[in-house]
Amino acid sequence: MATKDFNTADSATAIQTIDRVVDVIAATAPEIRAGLPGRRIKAEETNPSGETQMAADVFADDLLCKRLGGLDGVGEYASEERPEAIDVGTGDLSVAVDPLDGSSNLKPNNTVGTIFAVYDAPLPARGTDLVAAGYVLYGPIMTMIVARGGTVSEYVITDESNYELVRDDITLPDEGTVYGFGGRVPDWTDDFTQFARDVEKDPSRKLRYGGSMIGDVNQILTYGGIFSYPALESAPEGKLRVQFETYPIGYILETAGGSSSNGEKSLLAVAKDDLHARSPLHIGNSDLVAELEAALA
Ligand code: FBP
Repeated sequence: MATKDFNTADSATAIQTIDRVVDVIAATAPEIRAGLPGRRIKAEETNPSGETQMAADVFADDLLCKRLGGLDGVGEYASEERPEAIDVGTGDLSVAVDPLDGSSNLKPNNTVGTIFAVYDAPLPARGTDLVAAGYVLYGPIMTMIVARGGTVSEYVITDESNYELVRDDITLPDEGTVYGFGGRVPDWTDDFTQFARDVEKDPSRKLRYGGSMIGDVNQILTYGGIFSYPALESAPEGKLRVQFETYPIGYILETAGGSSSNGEKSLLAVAKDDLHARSPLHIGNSDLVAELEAALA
């Protein structure tokens, strides 16, 4: 994937800002993780998507807004938890985050993550405005995936807020061995149901669905295969949010040599004007994503 020329910022400034964003995400992750105990309770509010907020969602969002919003080079901040993007400075780049992806997984103490997207444009931006994206996975080990400059790297974040490179130039394995499909099976469309049954028939593949997109996506980045949160009969646009989830995840998987799709085209080509717009999401090995698109055609 070619590294894009910057729309608004000059390259040197933009690259410095992306460095700062990655540093701040890595430095804030241990604080978010340390703040999770005691916050597995529902907050009073619902988020702009109408979903119940956990106290941990609000805590992570407040921390990230303060830290990222204070960076030179960052002009706008937006998150799944806030109705609108907010001006945080005069910088050219915008940062959109899902502060705690999969927060419903907190109660059973399962995987959650923090997703970030850096756009060289005001928000809501387009997928083609992305200049960097990544996520923190609060697993047994706290790791961070960063896609920028045409390559994907993995870091281990230590509790001292340092982070060390453990894998670089990550690409998907040629033969994917895992699959995970979100939503209720009775709510899948007939075409997607048939595709899912065909994928399941292959004895080389096994089901991996953890209910937290970041954990499920990291399985695909590690083992190859396909993860979908598809269009549902009850929700034709699916569940996941474009600015905070489908654009950054699509960017990461395409940078790692895989493919992404909303069912008919790259997630990065999906154009939505609403900050909290949703899209179906399919990501993984290109052959499987092509089979998915053919099945839904
Ligand atoms: P948020 O928790 O950030 O709203 O993310 C949505 C999400 O939890 C994804 O992480 C996950 O893939 C999906 O919802 C699970 O949905 P469901 O509970 O319908 O399986």
